[in-house]
Amino acid sequence: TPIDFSALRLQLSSGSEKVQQQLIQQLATLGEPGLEVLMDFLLQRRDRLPTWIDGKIYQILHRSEFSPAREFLQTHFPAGIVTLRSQSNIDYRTLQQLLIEGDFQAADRVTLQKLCELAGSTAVQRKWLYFTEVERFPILDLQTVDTLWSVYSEGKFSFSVQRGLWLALGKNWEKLWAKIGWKNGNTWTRYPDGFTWNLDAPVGHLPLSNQLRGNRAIAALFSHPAWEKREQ
Ligand code: UYC
Repeated sequence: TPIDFSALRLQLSSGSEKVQQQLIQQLATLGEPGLEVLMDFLLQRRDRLPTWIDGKIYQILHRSEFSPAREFLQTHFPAGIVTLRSQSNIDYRTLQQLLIEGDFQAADRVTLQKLCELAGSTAVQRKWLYFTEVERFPILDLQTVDTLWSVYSEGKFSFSVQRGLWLALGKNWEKLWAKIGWKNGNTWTRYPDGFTWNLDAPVGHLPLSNQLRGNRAIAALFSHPAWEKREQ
């Protein structure tokens, strides 16, 4: 029996995120008409804030060999699905590209690099952050970085996801490290090979922040006003 694409299209617009996720995977395997439905859906949603549903579709179209899909992305979303807003003129395009490709390890390195750029030239040379620098980060930039991670990781990876877990665990660091796979019993996870650089990782596993110099920087990050009034 022929596949009813208009029914799939309708279910995609009206379904829950769970249903949408399943339909997206299904449509991705149905050839060109499936990809056409995904393109239409992405375009319909373009005036809303992007979620990981948009990120998933973007990644599927980006990976496909169907050249109209790639041309479509080039025309409507040349830099990706997330608008790269920065209060400090930081260029997040490489970060977006790495996340689109699912190269989470490289994206993690670039994230630290970008946060150092945000902190200023002394932090760029130092290659790590003081908590006082984290406190002064502009809201917009943290939200951009956070949205990038979330949108291209099915909502699994981001600072705000880590922060949500931390709050749910009563701000207990040890419980957080265990939960996000940074510590196993008394053993810290070894950088980089101990970490899981794909979506099989626990929720909140990425992005990393080195705790070698204590947890004041990550504490400052989780206390940042960026997570309170969310506009992006
Ligand atoms: N590393 O263990 N980490 C490094 C993590 C710690 C250490 C980088 C995360 C604990 C050393 C990143 C965890 C620890 C270096 C991370 C972790 C430790 C290093 C590269 C689980 C020992 C060499 C970027 C909490 C007990 C560099 C960077 C240096 C690097 C991340 C050791 C991303 C999440 C407490 C010796 N570790 N790191 O920041 O600074 O250098 O000497 O967190």
